[in-house]
Amino acid sequence: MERLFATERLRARALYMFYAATVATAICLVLYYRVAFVPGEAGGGRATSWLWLGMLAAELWFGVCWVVAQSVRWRPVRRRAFSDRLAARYGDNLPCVDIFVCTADPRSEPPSLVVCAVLSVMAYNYPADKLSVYLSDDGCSALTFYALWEASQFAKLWLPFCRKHSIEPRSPAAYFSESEMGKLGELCSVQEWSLLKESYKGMTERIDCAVLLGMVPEQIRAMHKGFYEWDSGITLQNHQPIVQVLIDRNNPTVVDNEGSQLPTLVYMAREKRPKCHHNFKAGAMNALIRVSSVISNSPIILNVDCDVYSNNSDSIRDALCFFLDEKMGHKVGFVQCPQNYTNLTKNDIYGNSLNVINEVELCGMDGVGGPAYIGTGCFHRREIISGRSFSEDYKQDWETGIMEKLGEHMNEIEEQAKSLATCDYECNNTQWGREVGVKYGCPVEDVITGLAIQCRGWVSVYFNPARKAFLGLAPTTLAQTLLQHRRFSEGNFSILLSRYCPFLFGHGKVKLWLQMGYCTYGLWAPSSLPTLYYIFVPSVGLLCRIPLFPELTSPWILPFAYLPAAMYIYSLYEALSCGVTLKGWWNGQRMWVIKRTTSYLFAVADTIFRLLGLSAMAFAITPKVSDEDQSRRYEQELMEFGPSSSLEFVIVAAIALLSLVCLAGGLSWIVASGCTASCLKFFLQIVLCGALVAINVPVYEAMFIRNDRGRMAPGVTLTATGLVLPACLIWANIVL
Ligand SMILES: *[C@@H]1O[C@H](CO)[C@@H](O)[C@H](O)[C@H]1NC(C)=O
Ligand SMILES: CC(=O)N[C@H]1CO[C@H](CO)[C@@H](O)[C@@H]1O
Repeated sequence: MERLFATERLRARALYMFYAATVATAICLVLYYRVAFVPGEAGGGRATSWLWLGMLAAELWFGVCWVVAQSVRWRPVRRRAFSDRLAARYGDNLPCVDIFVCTADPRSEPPSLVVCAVLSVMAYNYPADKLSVYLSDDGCSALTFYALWEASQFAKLWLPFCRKHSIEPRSPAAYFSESEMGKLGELCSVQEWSLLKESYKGMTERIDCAVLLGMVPEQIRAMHKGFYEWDSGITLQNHQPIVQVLIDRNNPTVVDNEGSQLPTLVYMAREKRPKCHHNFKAGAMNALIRVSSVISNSPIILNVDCDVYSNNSDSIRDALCFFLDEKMGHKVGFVQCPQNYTNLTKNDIYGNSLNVINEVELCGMDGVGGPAYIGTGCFHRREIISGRSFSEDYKQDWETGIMEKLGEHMNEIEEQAKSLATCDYECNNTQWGREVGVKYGCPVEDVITGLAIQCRGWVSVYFNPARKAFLGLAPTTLAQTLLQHRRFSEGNFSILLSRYCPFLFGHGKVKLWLQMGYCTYGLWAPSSLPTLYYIFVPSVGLLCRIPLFPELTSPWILPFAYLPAAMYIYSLYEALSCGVTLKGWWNGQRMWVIKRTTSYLFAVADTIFRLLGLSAMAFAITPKVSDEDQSRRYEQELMEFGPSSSLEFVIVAAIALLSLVCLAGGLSWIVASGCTASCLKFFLQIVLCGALVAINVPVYEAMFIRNDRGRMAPGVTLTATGLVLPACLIWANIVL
């Protein structure tokens, strides 16, 4: 029988392996040189030897990171799904699918954005009687519920329109911002299109207006019994469980404007009590798994974040090709699609595009056992995410899923569902979060959940078609970006230190390559320390006349020069081949330095504090809103430093200034001392320091040239100047 999906190994690997071998050799030579030529008493005294050994430690660390990163570059694969074969074999006789959308805070995730995500997944090209959409609202906001109610009404217009004209994408916001009236003339009557657009705009305005006023209009509150849940003065941290079925797909009286069935739509806000820890998104996911089990109980679960919309209405069918494949399907635990962003600017000023991770690293993990579960855009099997272990004779019963009419029993079922969304499951030491469902106790709970699934014997599949399945919103300011990376890197680092450390937890269960693959992200945070060392010490060494690299005339310069050259050329090639622009790559290098010296450093500190019990785990949501002024600068690709004066920015500014002072100071004494000999000795330090200065040009601009509101706050510039004052004094002392 023809397979439903194909797996292709990427070719041209021999070239890569040759490159990797040369880099590995160069790393060994560098380390050998460091060990063999520690400067003795003659070469500058004890202090210099210690600095030298520090360089050795940093280089050793980078070497280890490079080796670990090879795991996700060694055997990349690509997958193709044949949904035409699926259609030929199964027609519409497909399994039921539950879609979970999670939102947490109506202020940073505006309800009008959330409903577009919901509408886009309701509009999948999939039988409506097999689709159920659940929104988990951890903000327990009447406004979000109201927005969802509006969406349930608008869906009656939107879904038939999508179906009739096969439009894409099916998020109304994305659709109406992309499509021109003219282009649509052929598809449908202009009148129909404008009517729908008006009605969409009306809905958005009503929602935004309610959000602005902070209350749901009185006349609307009578329209659905669900609004009474908010009558008793409930608060965010203290409220009863709420489950409201807004659309019941099996109720024959609820149909769209053309008389067709609509997918089930459910709102859920799980119970919160002050004394009971709610376990963030993992807790919400687990509550959704339980609640959906009494409403639809579909065998397949798709979960997406609320800022993401579906850009391809056939994605469910594509994903099912992996689960339903006769030969391999029974091994597949989950199908992960990449996270892509719609709102990146051309040169991606904050290096947010995950292109290299999406196009290279996840493909690499797929080749050695399967990609990590990244928490959004992922299709799971209900049984497997709930904790089932692999067995060779496993056969899914695709007929599961509750199909009978909920109608008469709707109240009973809602009550039952509420009892499944209580705090009891979080506080009473149940197996949820441990053996069952999404794991608790880690800021990136998704990753350990995916790893645990792989350790139970399942494989996962990475599905990355050219036309992206899900598009989300990237952070649009520097502060948001740094916050997001602080959370990512902290989460992945704490996995490394926890009992889920891939080498221990995965030992004997998944391949060593895959264990290493999981570690690549865990090593981000601790890399901040050697990076800071490498930024700080050679620059200051240049200023203080301490040579730390071989002379230009020594043969040992070769590995030292080859390594950065080869690695940067390769990284440039990798970036360009993933669709990043040259300038985008350069911006990425700047962000690489900034992230490592701030986000990752703070992530290390956070992790240590947490391990020492000095602070609890926090889960910061990256806001999806920014003011107009900021948006404009984002579109002009100006880095946003103002107006807050966070410690992060002080570090960024201080490092930029320090590099500048060291370069100027170093060059001035070299020129003064007649150049040649010292020039040769300090060549690599000049290059390193010069590169840092070059990369930091936008930071200098933000400090000294720009005067818009996004410039570096004067307080930050001043503090940073104060911090580099000692370096200036050294310079003055040496020159005078
Ligand atoms: C989103 O879908 C459209 C088709 O509607 C396609 O042209 C576009 O390339 C997709 N976007 C991405 C980022 O793949
Ligand atoms: C280029 C682009 O589309 N930018 C948008 C990304 O999303 C933010 C937040 O929604 C908008 O403010 C930007 O204009």
